[in-house]
Amino acid sequence: MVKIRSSEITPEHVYFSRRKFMKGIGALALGSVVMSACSNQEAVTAKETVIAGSTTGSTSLFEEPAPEANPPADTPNSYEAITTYNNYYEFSVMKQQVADMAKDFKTSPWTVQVGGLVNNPKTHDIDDLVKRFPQEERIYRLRCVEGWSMVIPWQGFPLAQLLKEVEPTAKAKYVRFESILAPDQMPGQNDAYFKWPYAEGLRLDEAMNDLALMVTGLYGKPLPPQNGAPLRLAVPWKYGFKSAKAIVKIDLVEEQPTSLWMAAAPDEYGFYANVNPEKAHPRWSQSSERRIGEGGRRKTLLFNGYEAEVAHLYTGMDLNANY
Ligand SMILES: Nc1nc2c(c(=O)[nH]1)N[C@H]1C(S)=C(S)[C@@H](COP(=O)(O)O)O[C@H]1N2
Ligand SMILES: [Mo]
Repeated sequence: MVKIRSSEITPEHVYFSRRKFMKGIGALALGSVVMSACSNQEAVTAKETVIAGSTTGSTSLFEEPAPEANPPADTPNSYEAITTYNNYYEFSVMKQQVADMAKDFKTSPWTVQVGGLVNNPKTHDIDDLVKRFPQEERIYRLRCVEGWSMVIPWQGFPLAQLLKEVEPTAKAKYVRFESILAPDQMPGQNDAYFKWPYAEGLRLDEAMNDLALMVTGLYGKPLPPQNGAPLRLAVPWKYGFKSAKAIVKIDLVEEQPTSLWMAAAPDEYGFYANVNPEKAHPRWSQSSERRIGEGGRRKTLLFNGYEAEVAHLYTGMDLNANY
């Protein structure tokens, strides 16, 4: 049996095999198939391709090459790579199509409401927000749950600043982030499989950690629509899907929020989603990753390499149970 390297599977293969698969098995299975394509164009789709071609569905049909022992230092990915390889399901599940489909997305006017269990709720106009909070550059690794990664020079300001200003009450335990609902502009939102709008959440102490960044720019330029303009999160120690794009609402809440991905596939995507090489996704290993722009694979690091900054948040917690 020919071994298929996951990195050789192009989104086009995935797409067309998925169409075939869907036709073959009928509408009932649509949900799970859409979902498979969603979060695993890297590895699992190799398996899907095989299933679609009606060979066996064994999981060991493809093998990931061993990670390099001494990977090169982290260097930022090119502007080109960062802005043309995007996950943004509101527009498309095809990463290379997102930039084009999002190019006319209206990011102005834009307001962001910060409220819920707070003493001092605020509604911000995005332009005021950018002026009021000093913008800093942060170069972060981004590790997608699908098994690829990038290094991205963001601009933004710590989420903690926004949260302190609204004065969370003692009851506030979590922060819930909501992305825009605009099905007229976002064709993916007409896919009823997902519960739109995109939502994410953090524990309040995670949200207050200095690494958690509200992002407004990239490579010294305003954030392009495909990367989540005008305002998105960057939570670099968690899988990329925690970093919600196009945020319009931030609520302090008492109960753990249910994210779009938790609602779609609770046994695959938990609330915490900390990068953890030891905890495999139910359908693929998370022990290594493909850095976009590199040939080989890298070892995936606990908390995506930000252990010194965030490990204390999880003292005494079973990271495999709280995935
Ligand atoms: N609203 C919204 N936010 C989102 C997503 C999405 O589909 N919709 N995809 C997530 C995923 S899976 C990843 S890996 C990152 C990708 O960010 P990038 O395209 O800027 O690299 O955005 C995250 N934020
Ligand atoms: Mo992702």
